[in-house]
Amino acid sequence: MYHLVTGFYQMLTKRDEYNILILGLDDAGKSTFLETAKTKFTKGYKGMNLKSITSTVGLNIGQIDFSGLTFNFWDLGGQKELQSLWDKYYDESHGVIYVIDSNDRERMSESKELFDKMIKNEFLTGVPLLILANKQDIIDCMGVREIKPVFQQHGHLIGRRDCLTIPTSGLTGEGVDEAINWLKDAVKRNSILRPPKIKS
Ligand SMILES: Nc1nc2c(ncn2[C@@H]2O[C@H](COP(=O)(O)OP(=O)(O)OP(=O)(O)O)[C@@H](O)[C@H]2O)c(=O)[nH]1
Ligand SMILES: [Mg+2]
Repeated sequence: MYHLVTGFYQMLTKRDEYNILILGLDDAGKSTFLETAKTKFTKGYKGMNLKSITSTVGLNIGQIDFSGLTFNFWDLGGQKELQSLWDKYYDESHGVIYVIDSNDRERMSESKELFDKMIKNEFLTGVPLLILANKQDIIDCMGVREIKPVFQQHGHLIGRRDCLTIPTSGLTGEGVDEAINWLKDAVKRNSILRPPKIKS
């Protein structure tokens, strides 16, 4: 009887857990996006002052529970000396969010080089990829129509994984719901190749 009750309890409370990497150059808006996502998807969480977020040194962890699953976010620092740490997380990730500062034309090619290096990595083969054309609240920034062809240029590297580019603003919240919901569907579709961890 005990086993029946605990089994039933575990069945009710267990959740699929997915690890989501947030990558991109420093200043792209990764931590701001994560904080806004946490605020939107966590009941009762008021969130911190977005303007008080400072550059990430190492790893910033975040979690949201929604739609019967858990997302564990690994928001990595984007500064040059921290980029070499990214690939340590690849084989345990179920999805990648790559954040671009759409207003930083000067560093667009630097971001693209980093992006290409990341998608070439064999430990990310097949892992769903969400590209955020972020900071869309800034007038005169590059739009998705300009950014998408640049980043999705090497179709063979992106391969058959799910991939989407969308406009976002971590500051205003534009595109954040769409981003998280798309990723939820994408990691579920890919769960045969990368099964979630089961949390009880
Ligand atoms: N206008 C605008 N500014 C943003 C947006 N998102 C972030 N910022 C600003 O951009 C700067 C960097 O934001 P962060 O979220 O710390 O960037 P990050 O990618 O986490 O940077 P690292 O941790 O250094 O890798 C901050 O001044 C933010 O307020 C956005 O959507 N629009
Ligand atoms: Mg950060």
